[in-house]
Parts: sequence; C-alpha cells; structure tokens
Amino acid sequence: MTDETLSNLLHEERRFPPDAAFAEAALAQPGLYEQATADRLAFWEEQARALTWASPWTQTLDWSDAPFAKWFVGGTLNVAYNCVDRHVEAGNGERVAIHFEGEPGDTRSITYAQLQREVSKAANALTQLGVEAGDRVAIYLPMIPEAVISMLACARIGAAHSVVFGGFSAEALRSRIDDADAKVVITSDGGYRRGNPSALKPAVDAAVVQTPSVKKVLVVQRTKQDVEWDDERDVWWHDVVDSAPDVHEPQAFDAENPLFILYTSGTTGKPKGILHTSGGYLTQTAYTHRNVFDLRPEKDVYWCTADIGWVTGHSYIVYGPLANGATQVIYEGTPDTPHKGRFWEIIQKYRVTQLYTAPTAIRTFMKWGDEIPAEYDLSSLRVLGSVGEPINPEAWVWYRKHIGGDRTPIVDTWWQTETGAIMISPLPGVTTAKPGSAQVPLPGIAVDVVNDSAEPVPNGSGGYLVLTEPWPSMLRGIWGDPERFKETYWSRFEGLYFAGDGAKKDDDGDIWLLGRVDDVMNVSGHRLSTTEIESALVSHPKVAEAAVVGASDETTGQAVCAFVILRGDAGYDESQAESVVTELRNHVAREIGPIAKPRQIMVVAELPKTRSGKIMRRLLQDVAENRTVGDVTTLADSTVMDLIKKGLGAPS
Ligand code: 6R9
Repeated sequence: MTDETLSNLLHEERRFPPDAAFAEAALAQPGLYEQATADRLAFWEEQARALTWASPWTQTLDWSDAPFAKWFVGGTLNVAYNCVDRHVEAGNGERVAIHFEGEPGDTRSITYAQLQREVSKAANALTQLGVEAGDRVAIYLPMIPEAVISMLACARIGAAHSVVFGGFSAEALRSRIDDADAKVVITSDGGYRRGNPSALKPAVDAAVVQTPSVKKVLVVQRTKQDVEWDDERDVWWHDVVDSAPDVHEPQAFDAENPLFILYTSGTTGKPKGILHTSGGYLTQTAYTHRNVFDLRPEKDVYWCTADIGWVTGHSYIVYGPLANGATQVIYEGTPDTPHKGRFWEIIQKYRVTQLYTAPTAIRTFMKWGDEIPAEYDLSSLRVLGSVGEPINPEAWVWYRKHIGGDRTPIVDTWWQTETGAIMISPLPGVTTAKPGSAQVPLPGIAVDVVNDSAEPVPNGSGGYLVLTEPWPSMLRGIWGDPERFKETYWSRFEGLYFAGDGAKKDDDGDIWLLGRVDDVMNVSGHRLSTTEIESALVSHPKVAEAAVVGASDETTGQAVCAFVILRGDAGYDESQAESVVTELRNHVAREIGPIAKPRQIMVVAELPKTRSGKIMRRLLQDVAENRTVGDVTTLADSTVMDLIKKGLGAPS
C-alpha cells in the first residue's frame, strides 16, 4: 500500500482520553500489558484460574502439532457448571442472570438458581432423547431464554451444539445439520419479528426430511402458531423438559472437548464449520468480557444486541457473561418494533450499564435522528462496544455523544468467528480512544500487519492483519476438514494466522482495520480501502450510510463506485440528485484526495446486508459493473437488490 493513499483515516485527530475517575477504578490497569508481555503463557494460566476446574492442566499450550493447538492440556472442567452452578454455590443464586424482553412486550427474569434448574432439566431431557457426550445438537431458535438454556444443556452433557441463525433457510439448515451429523434439532414453532409471529418449524420439517442423522426434534412453544407434527420424531419442550428432574450432576470433560461448531457465512462454497473447544475458549471469553467491558457482576446490567446465531451471541451473550456471573438483557426483536426508540426504552427500563452493538445498527440510529435517543434516560450507560465491521469515525463520535452522553468510553472490538473472542480493542480506562480504530491487541494477544512477503510493515503503512502467536480461544479447525483449515488460514504466510483483513498501523503503531482484503480497490495503481472512502462519505452531514465498491474501469483498472443513503433530515428530493452527488464527490476529494473521488455515486434507499449486518459489496459490484446480480440468498432482505436496481432505472 503506497504511503500517499494511507490518508483519510489517519487524519482522524480527535482523541478521547479516559476519564480520570473511571481510569482509577477500572478493572483493567496498564500493568496488565506488562504482565502479559513478561510471560504470555503464565498470563493465560492466571486467566484460566478464574474458572473452576475439576482437575488441573499439566501443560498450558501444546503447539507441537501446529496449527492444531491444545490449551490447558489434561485439565478437565464442565462449561455449564462454570456458567451457572458455581455462581449459585457462591451465594449468588438470587442474582438475575437474564432479563428477557420479548418483542411483543412479554418479560421474564431468570435468576442463576432458576437457570441452574432449567439447564439441569434440559440436560436430563436431552440425555433421555439419546444425546451423549461427543454428539452434535443443532439449535434453530429465536432469541428466547430457551436458546441459552439449550446451549448450556449441551455443554453440560458434553455434546457440541451447532446454532443455526433463525433467519437462515431450510436449505442452509439442512446443509449444516448434515455436515455436523446432528442427532437432535432444537427449534420452536416460531418467534416474533417486526410485530408478527414468524414460523421456524416448517424450515426444520423441510430440512430433516433429508437428514437421516436427526432422530428427534425438540420444539419450544413460543408463538402458539399451528405446526405440522410427526409423532415419532417431534417432542414438545413443555412435555419433556418441564417434566424432567431439575437436578443434574455435571460431569467434567477434557479442556479440548468440542463445545460448539459455528458455520461462517459470506464467501462462496460450502460453509465452514468453525470448531471451538472448552477450556481455552471459556478462559478467553470470560477474561475479555470482564476487562473490555469493565464488568462488575454485582451491579452491572449488560446488554449485547447480537443474535445467538452469530459468534458474538455465543461469546458475549452466553459464555463470557455467564462465566462471569453477569446480569444481562436479552431482547427478542428488532430495534424499530413497535417504535424506533425500543432500544433506548430497554436501556432506560433495566438501567443498562454496557451496550454492545454493531456499526450497522449505530448508522441506522443516526439515520433515524438524534431526537429519538434524546427522549430516554441513558445515564446508566458506562461502556459502549462496537463489533462486526470497521466503525466509521463519524458513527463512533455520534455513538459516544448521543448514546454515551459524551462521557462513556467506546470499545471497538476486532475479532472473528475463528478467533472465538475479542483480540484487538482499547481497554476502557486505559486507552486514549481514537474514533475508527480498534487500536491495540489485548494483553496476551500478538498481532502484526505484514506485507506480501510476510514482513512487518513500519508505522504509517498498511498491509495484512496476522496473528503471530496462538491464543486460547482460537478455532481448533474446520469440522471434518483439517486440510481446508491449514489452507484457509495458515498457508498464505508461513507460521502466521492470516485473518483475511487489511489493516494499517498509524504513527503510534495503533491498528486501523480496513475491511476484508477483497474490499481493497486498486485505482490507477493506488490501493484504496472501501472503509476509508465510506468513512469520508459518512462524515458528510447529509449521508447516513455508504457502501463503496471497486468496479472495473478501462482506464484506471478499477474505479470507485459509491452507494449512499441520505439522512432522513437531509431534506433531499429527487430534483437535487445531481447537486448532492457533485457535493459528495467533491467532499471525498477534499477528505482523501482526488484519487479517491468516486466515479459514480448512487443515492439509494437501502443497502444489501447479510443477516449479521455486513454489507454485501459483491452484489453492489454486480450493479456497478452492469452484471446480473449474483446469489442473494444470504441477504437479510432479498428484495433490496430489486429496489436498488429499480431506483437506478436499471432493468431488474
Ligand atoms: C465478531 C464477528 C469477522 C470479520 C472480521 C472483520 C470484521 C469484526 C470488526 C471488524 C473492523 C471491527 N470485523 N469486528 N472489522 N473492526 N471491530 O463479527 O465475527 O462474523 O466472523 O466476522 O468481521 O472483517 O474478519 P465474524
């Protein structure tokens, strides 16, 4: 990456030093970095000791069969015991584990003592249904407490779960059940979505016709809608779980016992079943959750808005928070049901202290307008988190100002399904925040940015993000495909894990994520990042959201094409289209340089996003290059592309 193009983001000069009182009281102190650097493995051993082990490990890390890692070799523990029972035994049984807020407004608060009974019942019921340690169970549920209970019940009996996001199709579900050879599927009649019950069981019915491994389907009743029923195969949760004994003796399993498989979406080809195991995964999710969010389990109310169908839901709704004995909110629905202030209403109601959400949500809230959150009391918030995509500096600053009351630290957390837990993030109370940058590897984590020859780039330059040392919550492989694991992550740079992301180091050595490397454009031999130009566009007061792609161009190789959504209050009407576009093109030229000036800017009403909120630039590239739009099956809303094409006057 040439120096003159490493521009816009590095010009972000706003700095947010930690508040002195917060810094003094913070859980994470600067000494944590020194401690981890002095002896990395001893540092991780200390973090592992925050868990309760049934028998101690004999070796911290076995890397002799790299890239297949074993952490805490010989140690045994029960993950569900760590997430539930031990808090009850410590006298915290009456503490609320989950404040559940259903979309229609129904609520349930579940204490740790109740959770222990619920998980025990579910574990007994799964055993009765024939599930044994080492088996796989598919979970296809809405965001209801039974989703968490099911995951913990699997962990309790040593079976691996494979959660499939409830928005995925019958075909996506079928291929995942098949790949993992799941014995049981746990689902529900449906869930609530945008004010209406939305069915789930029909997809399971269609999928399991073709999956001989599935012996039983366990069905939670949530919406009470009609369902088809197979008397041989289907059982109601309220029949078999509610009547099961509420005491269950947790058995200890090996630290490397598979905990779950989670399939990653997005790229072409067969989905990859990312495998995570027990001891190292739980160690790192608990450690990061505590330190990155400054968690005080005795008084905080934490809320992560992800769905448990994604890794963020696994690590930062289920395992990290519960291992730490946190009280958290779980919300079933969408942020605009029944009104656009629903999130803020929930924060006000439960006095939420930590909010963990995604840039795409933050940009949506910006688009809806500042006045909506302003109507609610958000003063309980102490730490705000962001995950999933690079956060544009403007969105970061908006988040801090309008949600965080110009007061809260923001943690921009970089990690992946594969890393299992947060890897790069500021520490609240320690790091002086730079809007738009994830900044520094957490204590215990080793990352670098390298060039094509695997050499570390100097400060002020860009390249590829790599992880240079194994970490406890690292993926242990791709389910059933060890070769693909080596090939995908370990073959590009010898001995280094290649994350697939571009990044640059600023003059202080802080890391700025630039999006997937396939999102890097090459315009007239200059490497430009989509994130960089998107951030420039979003920094314009009229723009709410932007997506940038490189479209092939006869002269420049690639040309910058931008799709923008204007802010609701921008007062835009069609007759001004031309002048707005000119204004935005000039704005980008001013912010980054003429080289980054988009060849084309298209004003659209929506952007195509995956169900986890990541913009699918590949589809926009099809539009920009006048091609038939490719596979839209992983889109959250498959009609978006028709809307975009119609809006641009292109044939659909
Ligand atoms: C946790 C999660 C992983 C990819 C990752 C990167 C992008 C996630 C980010 C970020 C910049 C952040 N990503 N967090 N990019 N800043 N704070 O999202 O996992 O769904 O597997 O996606 O998401 O490109 O490689 P996953």
